[in-house]
Amino acid sequence: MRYNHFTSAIYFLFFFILYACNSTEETAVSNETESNIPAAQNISYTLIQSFPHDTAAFTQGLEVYQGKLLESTGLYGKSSLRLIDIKSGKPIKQISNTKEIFAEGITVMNDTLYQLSWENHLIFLYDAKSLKPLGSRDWNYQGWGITHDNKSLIISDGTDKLYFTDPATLKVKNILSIKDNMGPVNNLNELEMIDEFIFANRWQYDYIVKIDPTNGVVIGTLNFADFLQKNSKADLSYLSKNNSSAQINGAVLNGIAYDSTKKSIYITGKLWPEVYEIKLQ
Ligand SMILES: [Ca+2]
Repeated sequence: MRYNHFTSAIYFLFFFILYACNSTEETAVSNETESNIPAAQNISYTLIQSFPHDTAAFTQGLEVYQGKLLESTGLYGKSSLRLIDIKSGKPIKQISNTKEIFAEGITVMNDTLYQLSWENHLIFLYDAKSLKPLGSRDWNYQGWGITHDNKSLIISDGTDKLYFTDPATLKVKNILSIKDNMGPVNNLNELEMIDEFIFANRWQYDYIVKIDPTNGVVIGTLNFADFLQKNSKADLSYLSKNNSSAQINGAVLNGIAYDSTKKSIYITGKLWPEVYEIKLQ
């Protein structure tokens, strides 16, 4: 018995050491990967001008299409798809989603407009020129933001993952994990492809990240801390006076649209009174 106890103790010690070595090795590899990532650089930008934005628009998606803005707004019973005149901020066309749909990001690829929904597991398709609905397709994940690289739709679901998706079948081809020198970068929300890089809002963070699509590394950030307070011409007291929790807590930076011909980026936030045109320095 004494021998058996001793043998058991030796086996236990052996497997404990083996486990400890493996754990240490995994941790070391993980740390080494993150430590190889340089800290993201601050990206400077210039504010060019601002345009009116509907303060009832809970912005979930923003994209430039043929010199106009396309916007998707969320919340149950208030979700919509809008084609907007940039200068006036007025909708040229507006389509309401049905009340059980919480609409999210939008993008146009090959004149088909894709509109995500949050937890409805549906992607809505439209003819981009007429905004005529073309039905819906199933989607396995939550829908937050969407853009494309001319080959794949690129979709976020509020995690640190981006789903590279076939636009014809809506099958996921590749999943990219986004990270910086501190580890995974989660809460990825509205997206925009800008000159071969993916720019993303992070939900409830007042900065935009620039992502290298070849490896998922965040290489830069655009800081928008207190941006609305510093630059808005509007009385912002409505954002704290209304009793709606969406208005008190939800009016966050969200919405990036790129006009490649002007090299202008339009940014806004949920319920913000303005859309801002900026240029990268
Ligand atoms: Ca966008």
